[in-house]
Amino acid sequence: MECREGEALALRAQTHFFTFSISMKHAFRSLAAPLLGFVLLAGCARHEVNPSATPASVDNNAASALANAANATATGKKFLFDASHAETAGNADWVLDVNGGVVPRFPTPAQSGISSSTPETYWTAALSSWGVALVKLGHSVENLPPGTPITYGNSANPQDLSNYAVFVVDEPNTLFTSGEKSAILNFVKNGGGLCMISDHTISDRNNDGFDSPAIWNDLMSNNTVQANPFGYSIALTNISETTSNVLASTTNPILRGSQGAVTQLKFSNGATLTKTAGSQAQPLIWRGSSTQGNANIMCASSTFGTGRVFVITDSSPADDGTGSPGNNVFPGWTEVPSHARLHLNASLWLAKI
Ligand SMILES: [Ca+2]
Ligand SMILES: [Ca+2]
Repeated sequence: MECREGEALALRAQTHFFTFSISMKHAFRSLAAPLLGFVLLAGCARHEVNPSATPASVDNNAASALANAANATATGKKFLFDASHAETAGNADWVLDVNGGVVPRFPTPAQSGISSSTPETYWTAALSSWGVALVKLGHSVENLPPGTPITYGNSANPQDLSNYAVFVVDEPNTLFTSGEKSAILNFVKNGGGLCMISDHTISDRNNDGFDSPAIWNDLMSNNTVQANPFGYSIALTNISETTSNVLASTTNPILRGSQGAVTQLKFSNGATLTKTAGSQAQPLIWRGSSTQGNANIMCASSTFGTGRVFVITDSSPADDGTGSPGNNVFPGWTEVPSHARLHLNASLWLAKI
């Protein structure tokens, strides 16, 4: 989603400096109307006005309540949400919690205080709905704060990937180092779960020359572990549509998992995926006008070694619409009931639940 982030274009050079960024955000608000109009005209195909939203459905809530009860005794898994690659640059807020511009390892208040009735606003960030939902299912969640290295097999790092079942990376905006790429790929190869989210092409929020499609493609094509490890690449596209072109399956664990049936997907400026012919990748949802082939894919699953991967090429569906002060976020998580189901079913599948 690009037009939702005009602020990013104005602030992206300052995003590594939290204090300055915050002050700029407040300053920007007074300038927002004239600047936003300019930025939207200059940088976006269209202004995304949040549609008259389909509210979260009652059946979705009921299904979640049942699933919560069913999972109450499940062994909890640990989910790590990356914040070390500028996932809060500009208007992005793709972490579990932000406190005064700082992304903490452990969201506050403590997740031990979450009950079945706790609202997602318990934490302050645009992925708090996702995180709170996982905690309600009996799991635990952490951020990987900015400045923390991504490692695998380094016992000196308390947040080494080996300590987690699933690594969620929602729209990385800086390149992974060679060591980080090896860590991520070896984590998956040895049984870990990776949730990859990108935005559309030309979505560089911090103006360092690399957007999330380029960053993910770099990981997959330029590493020392395995070329094309997941059997797909991110196409440099920018699409907006609501599709019902979903893989017909009554058994797929992501499309028909415990959190409900996935029947729709809405992209608000996202990219697409291209599957390598003959690869292990499993496309799940395609553009509405497309055949169910190797192109025009909007989300997919795959495997590498003994690990699992889920990829979706728009950050809007996971955006819960409430986030850090000054950020302009939209309620993708609830505007289509399938969005929460898709991300939660994928989370559980990645964790091998
Ligand atoms: Ca960038
Ligand atoms: Ca939120």
